Amino acid sequence: MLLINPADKARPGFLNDASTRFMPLGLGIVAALTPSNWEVELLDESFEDFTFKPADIVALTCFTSTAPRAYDIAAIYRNAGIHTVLGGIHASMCPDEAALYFDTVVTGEAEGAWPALIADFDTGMTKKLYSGGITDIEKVPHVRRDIYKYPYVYDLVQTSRGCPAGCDFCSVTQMCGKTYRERDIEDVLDELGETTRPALFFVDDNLVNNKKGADERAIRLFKGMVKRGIKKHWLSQATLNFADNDEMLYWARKSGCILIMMGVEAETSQALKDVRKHLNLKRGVGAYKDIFRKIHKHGIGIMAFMIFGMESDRKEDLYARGEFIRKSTIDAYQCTILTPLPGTALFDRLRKQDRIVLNNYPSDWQHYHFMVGTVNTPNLTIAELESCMQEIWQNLYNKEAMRRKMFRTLWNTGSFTTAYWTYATNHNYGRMFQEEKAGASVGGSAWRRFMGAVYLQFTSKVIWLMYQLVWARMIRRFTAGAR
Ligand code: B12
Ligand code: SF4
Repeated sequence: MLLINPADKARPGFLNDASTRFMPLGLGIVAALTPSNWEVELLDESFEDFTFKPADIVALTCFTSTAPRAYDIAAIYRNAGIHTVLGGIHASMCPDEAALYFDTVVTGEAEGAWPALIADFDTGMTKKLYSGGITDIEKVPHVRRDIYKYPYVYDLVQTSRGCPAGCDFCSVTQMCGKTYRERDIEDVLDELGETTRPALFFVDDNLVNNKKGADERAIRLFKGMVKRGIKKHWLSQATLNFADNDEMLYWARKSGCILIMMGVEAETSQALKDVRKHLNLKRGVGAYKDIFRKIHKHGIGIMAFMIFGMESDRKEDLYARGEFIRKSTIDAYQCTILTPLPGTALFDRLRKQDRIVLNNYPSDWQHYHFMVGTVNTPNLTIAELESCMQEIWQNLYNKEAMRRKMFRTLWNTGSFTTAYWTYATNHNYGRMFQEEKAGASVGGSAWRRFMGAVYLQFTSKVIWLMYQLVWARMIRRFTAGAR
């Protein structure tokens, strides 16, 4: 059995840096569900160029943005008479389309479909469509990690699935269901004991969810990590309530939390209303500052997901959002363009209004990586939106701006590790959004450019030192352990 994680090399995005090439966790679950008489191999295009490898069955996962690449790979195997299967988020949201390119399509979670599919394959009776639905969380197996033969820096672990929030632009509620399904903490700790990489990414959509008792569950997890000596640098995703419990924040940091990614999305109520981000509206944009301060107090950095190109956004609103990010105490920032993902309320509404410009599917899916415009908004054409974004990205991801942020993070968190990680995160995003222009300095008067150059020269040494102390040392320890 060959498992393939397709990658679009035309716009490398997260592939730009080895530390942001992540293991495809869904395929590790598929491998875990496969009977032991099968020999299973993974081909991850994020690390390895595609070469044809013979197999009895080939199974792929994909994002919407990598669906065209998945379809190309499927064609190669179908021509060779090898059975192809597609599962994952895009297959679940667009099964009819996927069925045109694959022999079999699996929607929903693999746990509810894969064992039946393999049994049918063994008897030569494989069906066109399997529906995995939403799995009983106790039936989620440990990920089979021996298939990950590539040098991923992070181990990915999932402690819960589902989100009731149903934000307009997000497919998680549709894909993973409306209730938080939480894994047993002891089981998660056992799985953490099987991880081998230097860093950890809890891929939950909300590690400390909004259910009663979620913070106590999190404390049990973090204390358990400390007790079992699973002390790795980790990051995860959460909503604004992450700041609410001081004791939880203490144990998060003690167990290795460096960075928490938050859907801040925007700094005005109108923009939040546009994307139905009720969780943030309930708190109010005025609450952000205090929330960030509480998290910083524990040495944890904030990486904000920010969205540009909302319905009500005018040019001045985009620039104001950029300025908010620059001046705020947010440490790292992912600044993406609002993109209608299939299966979301946003997609359905814009489709009905005939407003999606890049709609030549499946080929246009390759542009759904959040770095280009796909829709004309009431106030901005795609060209205007993209041209503003180039300027905003340049303002936020030039070396000077990123370094100033880094020193501010150091000041606010008192942690060299957090400061360096947030700097590296911004650096990676800068490369992603700007590719060839990344890291370039800002313009301005001759004096301004001269002072900028002096600042960069001085801070380059500091960055080098922090890299050696924080990142290189961690990787060296890991590779020494691996030998
Ligand atoms: C971690 C994560 C990332 C990570 C790592 C990605 C990776 N390599 O896995 C990073 C940060 C890189 C990332 C990036 C992006 N992400 Co992301 N990410 C996630 C997140 C939070 C968790 C994914 C995960 O590991 N889940 C756990 C595993 C076990 O679940 P799973 O992969 O879905 O697999 C299950 C089923 O889908 C199914 N399955 C999956 N594959 C297969 C294959 C077969 C054969 C079968 C039978 C079944 C099957 O069975 C599995 C077990 O039940 C999801 C949200 C979510 N809750 O899923 C968003 C999500 C996948 N991301 C999303 C998006 C949009 C992006 C970006 C485009 C946006 C961005 N922020 O820049 C980029 C795209 C990167 C790219 N390569 O193009 C969307 C995808 C929507 C879509 N239609 O494509 C999601 C759903 C979030 C959302 N807002 O809606 N992401
Ligand atoms: S954006 Fe976050 S809070 Fe909103 S539905 Fe998606 S996962 Fe839930």
